[in-house]
Amino acid sequence: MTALIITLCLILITIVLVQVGKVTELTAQIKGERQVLRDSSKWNGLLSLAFMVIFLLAVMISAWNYKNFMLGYGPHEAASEHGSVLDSMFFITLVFTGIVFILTHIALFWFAYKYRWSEHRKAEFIAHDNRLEVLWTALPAVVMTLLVVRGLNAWNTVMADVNPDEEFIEMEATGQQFNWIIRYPGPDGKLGARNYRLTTAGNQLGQDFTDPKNWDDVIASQELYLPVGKKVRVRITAKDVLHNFYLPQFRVKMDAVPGMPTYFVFTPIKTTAEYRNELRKYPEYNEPYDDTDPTGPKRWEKFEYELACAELCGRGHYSMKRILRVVSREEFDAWYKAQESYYLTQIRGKEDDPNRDRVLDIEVQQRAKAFSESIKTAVGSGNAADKTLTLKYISFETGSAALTPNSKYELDNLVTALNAYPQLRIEIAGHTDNVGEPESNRALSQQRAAAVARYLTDRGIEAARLQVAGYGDTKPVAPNDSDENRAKNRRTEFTIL
Ligand SMILES: [Cu+2]
Repeated sequence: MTALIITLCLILITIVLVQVGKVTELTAQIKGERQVLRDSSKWNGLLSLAFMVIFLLAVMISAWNYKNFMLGYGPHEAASEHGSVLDSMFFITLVFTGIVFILTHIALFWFAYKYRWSEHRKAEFIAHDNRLEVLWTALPAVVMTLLVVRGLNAWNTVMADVNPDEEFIEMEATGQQFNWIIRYPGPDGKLGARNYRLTTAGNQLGQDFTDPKNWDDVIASQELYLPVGKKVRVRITAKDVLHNFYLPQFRVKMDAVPGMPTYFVFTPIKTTAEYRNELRKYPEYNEPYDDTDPTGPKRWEKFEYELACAELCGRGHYSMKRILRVVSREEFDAWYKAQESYYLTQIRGKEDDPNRDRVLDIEVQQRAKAFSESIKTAVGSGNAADKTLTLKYISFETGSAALTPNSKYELDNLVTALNAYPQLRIEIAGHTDNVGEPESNRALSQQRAAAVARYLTDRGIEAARLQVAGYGDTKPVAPNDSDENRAKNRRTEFTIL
């Protein structure tokens, strides 16, 4: 039906045009060719002027109408320190090109009107004019120089790296099909080394876990957090194809290139909450976030900064989106503290762990802290069951009472505790599972408990404060029905007397 109507319209328009042509020819014959030419030139000139006015008005009205979509204006103000520098460059370029745009259009249509055909006028041919040449070469050259100098200046500011003595947060973004792996350094503030040859399913970044700097590194699982007002240096890399690290509100955009790390330094200056509050002023952000739920939250309330990939990197490209929350320093610190080291939670003690035979400094500290806390609880408790503690991290050579070298850390914690509570007396008790002869089990557990006591007396603890007992398999904490439970039963405990 539509096709039919369109065809009919086209036919009608053709007929009208043909008829107009005929009428013009007839008038020309009646009035004379010259007069018709004079009239139509005048009309064309006037229509040109009318077109110019309408066109320029429409341009200005639409620019005013869509001003809130412009970078650096209204709801699109930059949320980073350098952002306003970039925005002002866009703005200055817009002002210059805008002036040229309006002037050339006025000139174009004004000349079309003024120099319309007239029998009293002849065209003048200019082969060359030095003044004009100079004018239209020099003027753009001066303007371009101004823009380029300012641009270079802005480029140097925006792309400057951090000074080594400056305070900043380092963060690493690795793009892969199709997500970002974001790594933060742990409390040491330094990111650990990477080696692509070490990449496995469990170690996606190829972190080199023999490098202690890697032990506390955090891989952010969900939202990313950054503190307001602090410099951030993002290391940007990719694992497979080109990606692009893009934080639109912060005017941060940098290619992520496989094999060639890049970086970007920026300072967020508005928290997510502050940015939301600014958006609140604009009617378009007071529309409901979800069209099907008109009473639900407004668009400004649901606003989030987002990290996107700005390189069409494959089918799942759209899914490379992460929410970034900019918060106060206190909130950031709280979030950062709650993050767990990827190495300690995912790798430690497993196949990929190159440090399986060592106790790490970080673990020594953590265990010492936990030990002193549990001693404090045990000493303060009136409950007999709370007075018995298991020495979780000591072990013996198989079938012998010789302590393994790594046992010393926990035993040293015990020495510290006994020195801190000089009135404390303890019983050290060895236990085994039910594998083997009960008599030899009892003897071995007795010897093991004695080995622990010897370690303590060697370090200056009075022997009178220590009792030693070997219970063999007589006091299991779990039924001896599985490897796991038997392991629980093979233990060394101490009881505060
Ligand atoms: Cu991508």
